[in-house]
Amino acid sequence: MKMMMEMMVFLSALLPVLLGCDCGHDVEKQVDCSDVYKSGQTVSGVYSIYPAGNTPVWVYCEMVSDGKDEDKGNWTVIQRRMDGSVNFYRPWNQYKRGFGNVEGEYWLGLENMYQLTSKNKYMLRVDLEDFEGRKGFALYSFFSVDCECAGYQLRVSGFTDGGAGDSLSIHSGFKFSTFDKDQDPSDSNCAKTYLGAFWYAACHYTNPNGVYLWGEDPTYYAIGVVWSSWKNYAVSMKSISMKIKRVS
Ligand SMILES: [Ca+2]
Repeated sequence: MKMMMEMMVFLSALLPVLLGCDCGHDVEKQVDCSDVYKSGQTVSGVYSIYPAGNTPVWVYCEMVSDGKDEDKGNWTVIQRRMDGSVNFYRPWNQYKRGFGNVEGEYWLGLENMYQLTSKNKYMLRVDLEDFEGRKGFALYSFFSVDCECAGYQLRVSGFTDGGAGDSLSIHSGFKFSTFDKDQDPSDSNCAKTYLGAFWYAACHYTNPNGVYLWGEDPTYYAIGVVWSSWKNYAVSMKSISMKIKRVS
């Protein structure tokens, strides 16, 4: 009888494992890189997060914990260019879902950005580097992306200058546009004109998803990876990364 009971207990414990069921056990899913950091992973690198609950998404977490700069910390990278290895001139569905290589250049996806920023409050940091090795950044105390039903409209505010000036606040309130989905207020198609995809107004002060060009070339006006408040429209960045951090 005792053996039977033990067998029953054993089987009932095994069943959920066999069925792959959480069965009421509250498994803590990591929503973003702040959760990854809290779980004890304090080294920068690629981790999986769960922005929408059940589907894992690979992301690059920038973990900086030197304690010297409070703006550094557990950043979830949502966009990164660094070597031109990934083509960023892509259609709507790609920008919606995300693309690229999380160990290098990638776009996290508008839906993931919406899922993250609709549930918690986030700040945004944009890090820039030119081909002469100069660096600058821009910090925003608030960043969110609305639902697809609102065109993944951008909301960004609370600028602090890290030497690169503010090229993004002016894009707040605009919907996202790709070459095959023109949601910008310009008579033209800004994504087609400037060979990128962005929260274009009419059209842009920054073009993070533009063509990866090597430095300055006046013949390629404004189609590069531009951040106009720091460098003029003929200059393309060597690297840019946009990253968000949860504000508690
Ligand atoms: Ca238009």
